[in-house]
Parts: sequence; C-alpha cells; structure tokens
Amino acid sequence: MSAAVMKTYHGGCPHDCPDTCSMVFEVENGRLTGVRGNKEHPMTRGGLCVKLKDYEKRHYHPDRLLHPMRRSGPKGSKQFERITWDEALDEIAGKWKRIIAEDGPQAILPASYLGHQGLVHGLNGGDAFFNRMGATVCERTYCGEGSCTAWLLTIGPTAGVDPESYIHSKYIVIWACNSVSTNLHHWHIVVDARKRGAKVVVIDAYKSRTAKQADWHITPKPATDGALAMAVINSIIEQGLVDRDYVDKYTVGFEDLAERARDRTPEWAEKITGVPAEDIRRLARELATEQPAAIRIGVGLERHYGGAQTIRAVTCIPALTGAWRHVGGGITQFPVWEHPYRFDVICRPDWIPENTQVVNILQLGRALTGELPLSTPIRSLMCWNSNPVTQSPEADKVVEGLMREDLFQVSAEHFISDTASYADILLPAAMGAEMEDIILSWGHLYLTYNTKCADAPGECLPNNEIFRRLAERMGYEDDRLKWSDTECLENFIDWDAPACAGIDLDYLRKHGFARLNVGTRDDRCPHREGNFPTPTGKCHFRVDGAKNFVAAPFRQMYEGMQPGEDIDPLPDYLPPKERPETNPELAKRYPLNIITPKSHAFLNSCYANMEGKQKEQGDQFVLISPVDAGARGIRDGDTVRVFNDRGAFECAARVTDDVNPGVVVATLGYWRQFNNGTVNITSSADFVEMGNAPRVFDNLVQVEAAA
Ligand SMILES: Nc1nc2c(c(=O)[nH]1)N[C@H]1C(S)=C(S)[C@@H](COP(=O)(O)OP(=O)(O)OC[C@H]3O[C@@H](n4cnc5c(=O)[nH]c(N)nc54)[C@H](O)[C@@H]3O)O[C@H]1N2
Ligand SMILES: Nc1nc2c(c(=O)[nH]1)N[C@H]1C(S)=C(S)[C@@H](COP(=O)(O)OP(=O)(O)OC[C@H]3O[C@@H](n4cnc5c(=O)[nH]c(N)nc54)[C@H](O)[C@@H]3O)O[C@H]1N2
Ligand code: SF4
Ligand SMILES: [Mo]
Repeated sequence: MSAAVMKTYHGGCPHDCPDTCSMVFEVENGRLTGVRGNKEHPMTRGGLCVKLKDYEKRHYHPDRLLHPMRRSGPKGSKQFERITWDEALDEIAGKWKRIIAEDGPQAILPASYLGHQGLVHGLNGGDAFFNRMGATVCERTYCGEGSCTAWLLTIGPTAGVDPESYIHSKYIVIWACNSVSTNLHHWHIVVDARKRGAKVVVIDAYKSRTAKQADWHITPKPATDGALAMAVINSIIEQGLVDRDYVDKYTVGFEDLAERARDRTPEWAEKITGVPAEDIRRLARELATEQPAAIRIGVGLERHYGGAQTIRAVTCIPALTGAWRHVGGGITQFPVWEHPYRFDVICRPDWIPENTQVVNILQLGRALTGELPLSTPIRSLMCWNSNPVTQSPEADKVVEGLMREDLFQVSAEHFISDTASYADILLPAAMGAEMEDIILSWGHLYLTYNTKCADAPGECLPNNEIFRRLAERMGYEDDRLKWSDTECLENFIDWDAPACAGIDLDYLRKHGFARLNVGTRDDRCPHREGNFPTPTGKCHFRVDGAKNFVAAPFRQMYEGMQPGEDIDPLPDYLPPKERPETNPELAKRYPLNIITPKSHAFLNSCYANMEGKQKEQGDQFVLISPVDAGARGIRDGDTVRVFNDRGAFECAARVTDDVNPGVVVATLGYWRQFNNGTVNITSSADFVEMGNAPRVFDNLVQVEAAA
C-alpha cells in the first residue's frame, strides 16, 4: 500500500461574506483533508473564521445530499427516493415544457442568492438559462440593495475607501456592522490601526461583540440612525467644521442640505435616538477634525423603512468634512463596484422578453400564496444557492406557498435545507473544492481563484453543469449555455479593463489571488479631487429628478422594476413603521423592537445543521433586558415565545444588559426543522422606502414565557 500524498491547491471561500478569504486546500487521493488561510493574502493573513476552519467537514458531512431524489411522501415530510440524473432531468424538463406550453414560461420562477459566491456557480449562474427561457425575473434584494441605491445616488459606483487603507485612519466609525462576527479580516486591520493611535467608534443598537470592543459605543434606538446622521450634519455645519474648499469644488447642493439640516439639531435627535446631544456634537467634531476619518457601514443601517435615506445622509459626511482628501479617509460600503465583472455576459439581460413580470425574493411567500397579484401565477420554483424558508420574511407564508400541491419545486442543494424539504425533485450540488471558479468579493479589492481539486462525492454536480444539462434537455442551443467553467471565466471578467492590467487566468491559477489595479493600500485616495463616478463627477448632497430604482452590484439590470416614485432630492430622517413612538397602537400589543442580525458561528443558514457549529453558537436565543424580562416574569434560560400578528417562534431567554429596555435581539440562521420556528416568521416582507430592500429589523414583537 502506498502512502497517500498530500497536495495543496489555491482555494477561495465561496460563502456570502465580505472577506472572501484566499484558502489553501489540502487534498489526499482526491479528498479534501484540511483547509488553511493563505498567509500571502494581505487580508486573509493566514486565518479563517470559526465557520470555515474545518471546511472539509462540510464536504463530507453524513447528511450531505449525494444523489438526485424524488419526493415520495407528503410535501415537507422529507421523504425522498433515489432516482438517476437522467430521470431527474427528464422529469424537470418534461414538467417545465408542459407548463410553458400551457401558461408560458413566466409560470416558472428561479430563486437564488449568494449561497455560492463564484462568478460561475454563484448568484447569477442560472440567470442566462432562465432569461433564455423567459421565466419570471426574480428580483433578489436580500442584502444591501437599498444601501446600493443610496450609494449610487450620492457618490456613484465607487469602491470608496479600501478596507486595507484603514491602517492609515485615525478615526474609525463602524456604523451598524458587527465586524468581529461578520467582517473579521477587516476588524484585524481596525485593531492594527488602533495600535497606531486610531480611535474606534461603534454605532450599534445593542452591545454586539464589536461594540464591546469599541473605544466608544454609541447606542441609538433601532432605526433612528437617520436622525443621528442628520444631526451630525447639522452639528458639523453649526460648529463651522465644513471643508468649504472641498464642498465648493466637489459637491452639489450644499446650501439645500444645510437648509434641510437646519432644524435637525442634536437636541432634536436626542429625543428620537436617545443619544445625548453632547455626544452627537462630539461625534460630529471628532469626525471632522480627527483625520483621516473613515466610516464602515453595515447592512444593519438599511433594514428599516428609512434605511436608504439614512445611508444617503451618512454617505454625505466625508465630503462635508473633506475626509476624502486623505488616504484612509472617506466611507466604505461594498468595494465590489470597481471589480470588472461582465454581468451582461454572465446574465444575458438582453434575453429577458419585454414586460416580463418580476417577483421579489423577499415577497416569495406573498407571490406563492396568491396574496401578491401576478399576471402569470407561479407553477414551478427552482431554488439553488438560497434558503428562503429561513431567510425570507413572513416565513410562515413561504412555507404555506411551498406546501401548494400544484407547485412543482426543484432544489439544488448540499443538504435537505428548510427550503429543500418541500422540493419535488432534489439535485445534489457540488461544494467549494469540487469546482473551478473565481469568487467575487464585496469586501475587498482582490480576485480570488478556486481550484477544482477534490472529487465530488456521490453524484454531486456543480451548479453550472446542472444548468448546462438543463439547457440541453430544454433544447436551448445557444453557445453561451454550453460554455465550460473555464470558458465562463475567460468571458465573465473584462480582462482588458485597466483594473486587470497584468492579471490573467494563468496568473490567478498560479498565485491564487490578485489585487486589482485600483491603487494600493498606501496611496489609494480615489476622491481627493472629487472624481466621483456620478453624472457630474461630484458628490451629490442633492439629486434632481431621480426615481426610485433597484441597484445591485451583482446585477442582471433589474429593469423589471416599474418606474419608481420620485425620490426626495435630499437625505433625511424617515421614521420607521414599527416603533412605539411612530406606531403606538401596534406597540400596545407588541412593545419590543426585535433585531435579527447574523449569528457568529453560522453563515446565514449555512452550518446551522452541523453539530460543531451548533455548539459554538448555542441554541436559538433572544437577548432581553432585565427590565423587560422582570416585567414579564422571565428568568434567564426560560423558554419564551416571541410573536406578533405575522407568527411566533420559541427560544431561550438570555437576560442581559447588552440590550436596552424596549429592544430584543435574536440572531438569524437556525433551521426551522430543528427549532420551534425561526426569526423571520415575525418580520415583514414590506420594503425599505428605496431599492426594494428588506425591512426586517423594522419589527415590533411581544415576548412571553412559553406555555
Ligand atoms: N458570522 C457571520 N458572518 C457573516 C454572515 C453570517 O451570517 N454570519 N453573513 C454575511 C452577510 S450575507 C452579510 S450581509 C454580512 C452582514 O454583516 P453586518 O453588516 O455586520 O450585518 P448584521 O450582522 O446583520 O448587523 C449589523 C449590526 O447592525 C446592528 N443594528 C441593527 N439595527 C440597527 C440600527 O437601527 N442602528 C444601528 N446603529 N445598528 C443597528 C445590529 O445590532 C448588528 O450588530 O455579514 C456576512 N458575514
Ligand atoms: N431576519 C433577517 N433576515 C435576513 C437577514 C438578516 O440579517 N435578518 N439577512 C439577509 C441577507 S444579508 C442575506 S445575504 C440573505 C441570505 O439568504 P440566503 O442566500 O438564502 O442564505 P443561506 O441561508 O446561507 O442559503 C444559501 C443556501 O445555498 C446553499 N448552497 C451553498 N453553496 C451552494 C452551491 O454551490 N450550490 C447549490 N446548489 N447550493 C448551495 C446552502 O446550502 C444554503 O442552503 O438573508 C437575508 N435575510
Ligand atoms: S466565511 Fe468569511 S471570514 Fe470565514 S473564511 Fe469565508 S470569507 Fe473568510
Ligand atoms: Mo447579506
């Protein structure tokens, strides 16, 4: 017997995480035996997070879906029987052809997200196929698309401050982002900057892991950051700290913004946010004078009715203060805007037939139950790279829709997730080390290569191969639908773009990653002299004539969106729909604001079925203040019911001062099949005012001891 030889290959973490780590895959005899972070990569720096440190265990987990299956029991019963790939593909193509003949292709709805973040196998991997079919377009605004609308309106598609340049920052504001859990490799840089003298301010509605490590934690009431931001603008102006030269040369609409902000004083904001006026003045003063000052915004800012307007206000601040003049000064959202991906080639939006209906993935429940009027009702759903039963709001409605006997559901998955549980046909999908790809990043400025180096177990196939086979079965002859994974990579990136100078596929295969040519950490200062990628080249405090639109960096041009309402030319505070102050009637029954952010040891709903991660994360819980717990006779560890008119879930109460009275926190990702309900049962599928973004933190509930 010869000893197995261990070889290493370049990998890229394929999960929906801004860090997009460069990995080292250790492989023996076609089997992934270990993973490490790449030491050469300036952000990964040799370390992975708690979720990925034993990624090989996810590849060979005993529950992994290994063969195509057909449902053999009632919907949701998780009874399936093994079938062959040919049987599965024939059944799917047969059903779809019949549906198309009877009701047209719009009766078919694809639903995907960033379960895999590769250019080939990821979010947009099935778009060309479904656009060719003429299926209903799925508007996938799960994450940050209202933030994107705000960002584009104000400063255009810029990557903003390089997360690595924070090493040069002297003042760092992390605004509604739990970096220690969700952006760990940026947090390392923040900590290094602090060692060099930077002050770290965290603005978070509760004492998150990140807030606990801040030099200064500011705690606004949930969904009131718009008032805080407007008062910061007011105070920068009032204290005479505006960089007049920068504003005159590189911005539009200062006088109007100043007029709008005139009565948004710190005292006004104190009443709304609960943050003392003196603290707001101090924040304004320090943000203006401690340069370079950088703001890192998280998606927590977006998740309430006025979220996008809030982000517009925050995005104005660095231009007011002239922070953009400095390396390490300005604001960071999703650096993906400067990555040269060819979404027109990836998605083929030109194949979408005119007037195709659009269904938003946040409103999947409403669409499947008939609550949302559709010109063509949905008869078939294909789901991959996403788990809407846990991740979409109004989750009970999603389940009600999936239980429909007349709905033909196909799920391509790694596991029988909460969504896949309801499928008629299950397709086993290949995992990270089993397929070639380039992983996009929305959190840094590198391309990251992933080698196919392990054999897929059982009969698992990469997403792109699944779509190639489906295209063949459907009789679609287009070349684009036949490309190999390598051909896709050759075509999906604009290799001739200036950002790619000196980089090609061979280079990536050899080195594993490459930094885009968009300046270095130490010299990148993209808006020192304006140069904003807006129609005027300036930062727009004021925007004239704009209509609401959906902006997404991972886009297939969401042109399906009806021309929206007029947009307020200026940023402002828009009160949330569900706060005791704004909705006292509702608050009589449901007095507590619930926030449902990410779990530390899960990646959205991924890993919540793995024992090791369950141990790291603990059972489903809700954080509740001693005041609110006491008033309800709830003790630490009690099982409680969290509910409102949309539904209920049960979990353990953790009584703690980490949350203020009136606020409760329950993290996301736990599976319905292992728990008594999930957090998204209580959240609303209504949108943020702009960008059709999720309003899931704009939510009132009651908590009571479980019967
Ligand atoms: N461990 C882990 N990491 C992840 C993920 C995961 O599931 N687990 N998911 C990945 C994905 S898809 C994303 S989008 C990112 C998201 O990463 P983040 O942007 O960090 O998003 P969240 O964890 O939802 O919440 C951010 C913070 O906003 C706070 N917050 C909520 N509402 C408000 C408010 O009104 N005002 C203020 N000031 N703060 C508020 C919350 O308390 C929370 O601490 O994380 C990625 N990384
Ligand atoms: N209440 C609340 N709701 C939220 C959020 C929140 O903070 N609070 N966050 C929102 C955000 S930011 C996001 S991004 C969404 C995320 O929502 P989803 O994208 O639905 O996230 P996941 O639950 O991780 O689902 C990804 C699924 O894809 C599967 N998958 C992974 N890789 C592959 C692959 O290669 N092939 C196939 N076929 N399948 C694969 C995984 O097994 C998993 O079941 O949730 C949103 N929902
Ligand atoms: S989940 Fe994020 S932090 Fe963890 S390995 Fe992947 S990219 Fe890195
Ligand atoms: Mo996300």
